[in-house]
Amino acid sequence: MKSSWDIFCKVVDNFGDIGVCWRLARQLAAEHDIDVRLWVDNFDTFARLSRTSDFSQDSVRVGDILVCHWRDPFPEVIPGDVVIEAFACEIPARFQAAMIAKPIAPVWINSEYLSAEKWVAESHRLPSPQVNLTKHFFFPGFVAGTGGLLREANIIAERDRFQRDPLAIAEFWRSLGMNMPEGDELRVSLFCYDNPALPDLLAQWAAGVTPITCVVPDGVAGTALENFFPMFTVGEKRAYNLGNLMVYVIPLLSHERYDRLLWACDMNFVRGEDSFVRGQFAARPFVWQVYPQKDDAHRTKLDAFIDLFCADMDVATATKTRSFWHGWNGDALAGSAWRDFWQIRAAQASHARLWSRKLAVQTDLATNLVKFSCDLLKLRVST
Ligand code: TRH
Repeated sequence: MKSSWDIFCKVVDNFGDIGVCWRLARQLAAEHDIDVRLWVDNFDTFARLSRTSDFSQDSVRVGDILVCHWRDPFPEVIPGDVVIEAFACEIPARFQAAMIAKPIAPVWINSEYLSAEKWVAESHRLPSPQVNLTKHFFFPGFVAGTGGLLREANIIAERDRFQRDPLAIAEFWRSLGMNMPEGDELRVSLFCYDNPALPDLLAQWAAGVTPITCVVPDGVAGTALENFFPMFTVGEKRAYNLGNLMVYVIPLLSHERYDRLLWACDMNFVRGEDSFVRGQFAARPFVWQVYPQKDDAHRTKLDAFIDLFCADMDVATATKTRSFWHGWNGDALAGSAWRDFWQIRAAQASHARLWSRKLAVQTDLATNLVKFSCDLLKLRVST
């Protein structure tokens, strides 16, 4: 019999919470033949991300997934075999009571934030006893002993096919309304938070000798772009030009098309959690802006990843990478940081390919979740 899972998602802000849950839900359904019910408290954000428009009902089927509006009072429903509480979002009391009432209690997993910090492997899979039930922590991660990363089974092969096919790439740019010239210009995608380092970087790009085309999703860095290009708007604020820099503002893309954007660019600026992972599987140089947290907690997270990512680099490449990433994450970019970073582009490119290959041999997060919950369920059935 098909296994049934409930995934609970609270949209705290932006697109990352639902982005991760939506990707996980689809992978569980497509690759593990699981009936997935996704509970989300913010249909508007889900609609923008998934490009679904019909939300007249409290639930809607999107592809294989039943997407339900999580609101108060919570309806009376029978929980599935596995319940995922994404990012410690605290599932409703009524649903918890229904879990306890089931003859075989569902496996309850708190699927946590991604981090490269060392404690992650120690905390992964730890039980957390609750009243009449046990919840387990599940930590995604980059190394053995963690839950791994979200990665669809065919994504690496698809990426390789796409990156080897100039016609597919040209067609992709055309589909965005951009005719990319042939030549040695640099193509960059830029997905970041409000970033004080951005104007400095734009200035360096505009004044540089290499022509740069930068693609920015709508709603990202809008004010910074307008302030930087007050007189240089081309068309309806969809494109900006100064010196050797051309910036295009494009609509938010579907997950599939956003992947293609990352694959088509020579360098990607990514942020948060999900685009950060996709940037790594694009096998192209990337720069990460970590989600800013109070008390600078994000800096520990940033450094833990930099340490891991740079571990196999030569010293010069590692130093320049670290310094550019720090500048991008709030230390303010020194005037020379981009030039230094640009100098090591060949080393960055080969490292990005190696890094992606290294990650791709690990078992992915969805498969690890399935294995873990199957083992627990088997144990419960047999006792
Ligand atoms: O949107 P993010 O900043 O997400 C988050 C949130 O801030 C969240 O609260 C925090 O917990 C988490 O980061 C760590 O960045 P992220 O994680 O990259 O999510 C963006 C999602 O949007 C991701 O699923 C990719 C998707 N996306 C598209 O589908 N199309 C696009 O064009 C773009 C730019 C992104």
